[in-house]
Amino acid sequence: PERYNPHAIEGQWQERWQQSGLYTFDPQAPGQKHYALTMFPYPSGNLHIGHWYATVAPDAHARWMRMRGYNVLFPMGFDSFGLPAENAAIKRGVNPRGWTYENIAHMRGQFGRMGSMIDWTRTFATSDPEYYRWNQWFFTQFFKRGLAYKKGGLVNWCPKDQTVLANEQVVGGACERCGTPVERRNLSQWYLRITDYADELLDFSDTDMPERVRLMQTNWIGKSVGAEVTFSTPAGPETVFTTRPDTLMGATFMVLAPEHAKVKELTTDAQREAVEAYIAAAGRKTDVERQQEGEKTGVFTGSFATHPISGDQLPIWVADYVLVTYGTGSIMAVPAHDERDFAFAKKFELPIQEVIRPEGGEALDVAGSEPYVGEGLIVNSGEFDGLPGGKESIANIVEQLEARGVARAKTTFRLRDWLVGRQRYWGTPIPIIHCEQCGPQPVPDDQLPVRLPDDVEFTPTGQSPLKLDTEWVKATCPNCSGPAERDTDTMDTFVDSSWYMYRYLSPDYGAGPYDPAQRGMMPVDLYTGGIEHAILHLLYSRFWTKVMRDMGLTDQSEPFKRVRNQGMVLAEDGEKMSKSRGNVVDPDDLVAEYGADTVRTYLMFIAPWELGGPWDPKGINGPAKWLSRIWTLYFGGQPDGPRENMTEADLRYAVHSTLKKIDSDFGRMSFNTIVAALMELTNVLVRAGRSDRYGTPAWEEALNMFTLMLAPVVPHIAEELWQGRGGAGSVHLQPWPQVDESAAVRDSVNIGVQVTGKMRGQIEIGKEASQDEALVAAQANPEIAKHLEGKDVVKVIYVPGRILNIVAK
Ligand code: ANZ
Ligand code: ZN
Repeated sequence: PERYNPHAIEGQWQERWQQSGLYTFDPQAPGQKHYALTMFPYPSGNLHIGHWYATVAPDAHARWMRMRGYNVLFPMGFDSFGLPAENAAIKRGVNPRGWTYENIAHMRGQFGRMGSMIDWTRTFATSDPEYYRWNQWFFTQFFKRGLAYKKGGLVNWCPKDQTVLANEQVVGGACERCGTPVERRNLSQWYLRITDYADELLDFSDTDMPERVRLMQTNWIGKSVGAEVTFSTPAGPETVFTTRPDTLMGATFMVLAPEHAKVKELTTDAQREAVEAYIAAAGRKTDVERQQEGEKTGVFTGSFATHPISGDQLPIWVADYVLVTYGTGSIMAVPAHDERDFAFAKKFELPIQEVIRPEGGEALDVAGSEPYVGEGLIVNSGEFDGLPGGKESIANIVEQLEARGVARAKTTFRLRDWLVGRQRYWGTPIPIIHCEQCGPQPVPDDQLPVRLPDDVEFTPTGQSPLKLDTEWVKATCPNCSGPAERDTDTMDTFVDSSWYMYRYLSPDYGAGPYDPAQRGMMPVDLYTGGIEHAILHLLYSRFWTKVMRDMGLTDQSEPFKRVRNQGMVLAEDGEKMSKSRGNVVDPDDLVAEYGADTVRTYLMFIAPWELGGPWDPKGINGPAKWLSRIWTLYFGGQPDGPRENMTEADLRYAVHSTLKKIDSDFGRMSFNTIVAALMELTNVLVRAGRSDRYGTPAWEEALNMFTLMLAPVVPHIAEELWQGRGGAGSVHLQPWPQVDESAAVRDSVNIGVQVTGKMRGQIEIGKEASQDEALVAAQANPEIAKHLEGKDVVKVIYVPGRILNIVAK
């Protein structure tokens, strides 16, 4: 074969690898286990360039691990339930099932052309009844343990998708999927008790996640340490949560959230109209709007609370900057030391009482423009005066207040239980039977799965579509055998992805979610995917594993040992690729034109993998040319061009130092520098081919090692080169080459010295020697020195590590 033609080799190797079961994982095979996992896609149609970007670098990493002797599992499946599939099916007027599975078949073909080492014998889709059966089993287990419960209350509602959303799915007040502003509705819904694990989820000691993800999760969980203080009101005792109990004597009014249960009772007749109008207006705002900086709004209820220490009467206000979903839904307002309370007090002319003063500082100017939020000493607080105040010293104050019976230490979390029921069709039916006599009953194990009926009118109406299938709804109570009804909600698809990493370990296992004999395969050693899942999927799956641990299903507390996020491939203009902008790069077209190896190389080369970057349509020519050049190097005979001077040490140094660099770069997942190093080594090999090294054992060693080093990045051409060199077995079954440390480090190099265009000898100098040092070394060499005798050096050209050229007259 004279020219590199990827189309002539890639399909053929893909087929042969598939037939020989090259990538089939065998848990019994020797080698330490390495579980590499890339987040599975929604089968919404086509694999786009982002899927390729997310997969090929982890694939190269998994291949590298495998060649290094690890027993690597690298599976893939489809996250096939959920709104994207359902919405697309509605748009096309077809059933999501047929549509989904056609897409899966198509996308499997696309994955195949990537030349990845995915083990397709373990694949599944979460909409397979044999998969969602275990979602249901887990749900009944959670229910029995009190971790799944139904309760009424205000929930997030997406008016476009016509379903409730979990808090985690509301981003900036809008639906995470469709961007529609979220409304609030009062509904009875299913929840999973993730808050039971709030504290433990803040502990990341057993999982190596990017700092950014840890931070996002930590903020989302939002632990606040403080105290609860109880005030008496005409509607009974009212407890507030505060992180600043040291400011208790500075509380000058109380504020309730508009939805707070006591508002009605506390509102006096004179204030009723104003309060009701205010509540109605607040109800039309989103949480985000309510939390926004800007003019504070509120209304006086007409009632007063009694301060637990001073007995002062504090006016009780209603204002929407207090959220009903946080703390107790009411606050003691300390305008002197809290920004929001300060702004509120200014606007409504409420008293401001300083109680914390910086040590040696001035009294707060209550007529000024801002409160004092820092540390200091307590003032104007009677017996507490002189104690340290501020966020750092609340433990001591809490103790004092506890002793007086006016406060209790309290830790509050921002995290809420996970709302998991959805009013949509394409999901896992919630396996609960509602009996009028016995209440909600879990479906017994031997009746699972509760299958999703096929023939249902699923256009969203806001009601669960399964309600319309009256036959399906009919059930028998597992407890009293009386007539009962099935729950008609389906599960949030984040349930599906919370435990799928276990299912790959034994995808056909029928006696549980996974075969306990495979416990040792967890945790996932390297989990890769997009940052957009930082608080959804990555938090939920950590929760799920902790519950599984408490159920005795795993020994692990974390599902992922190491998590890394890739960046995004953007369009040429730096914007997000999207169909509507018409700037999408289709990987199928690229593969058809350049072959998979070139596309793989380019995607690894385009940018630091974790950052991503814009697509450059011309850029792909570089990798294409590089692979052609390699092809010619192997199959084109001795390279022509000017003769080169290269020692055996030079050549071995280039190969072994590159290997050393690549190993380190794979370890830190720096894929672009791996490709760059391989390209640089190619240049050295071409030069070596034009030197006396051609055909020597060092040359053979270099080509052998280079072939192996190429294998993780460009698996097809590497296989062809390996076979072309008469290699036995697949290149992908070969052990990874070993660095010869003595060859990889070299402090000195031999370089040729020319005097006025003629080669006059060699000098041995430090690799990084300066031009002056090189010149001194040359003048100290008698062979060279005699050509310089009696002449002036007029010009020096020095290429470190390669050549010194002296022009002398
Ligand atoms: C008195 C006080 C004085 C407060 C002071 C702060 C500063 P984090 O840290 O976010 O937990 N708060 C309590 N419940 C609230 C609710 N439902 N909606 C809005 N604000 C609420 O915030 C805790 C602080 O936020 C609490 O401490 C309370 O105000 C307010 F100088 O109490 B603080
Ligand atoms: Zn019953």
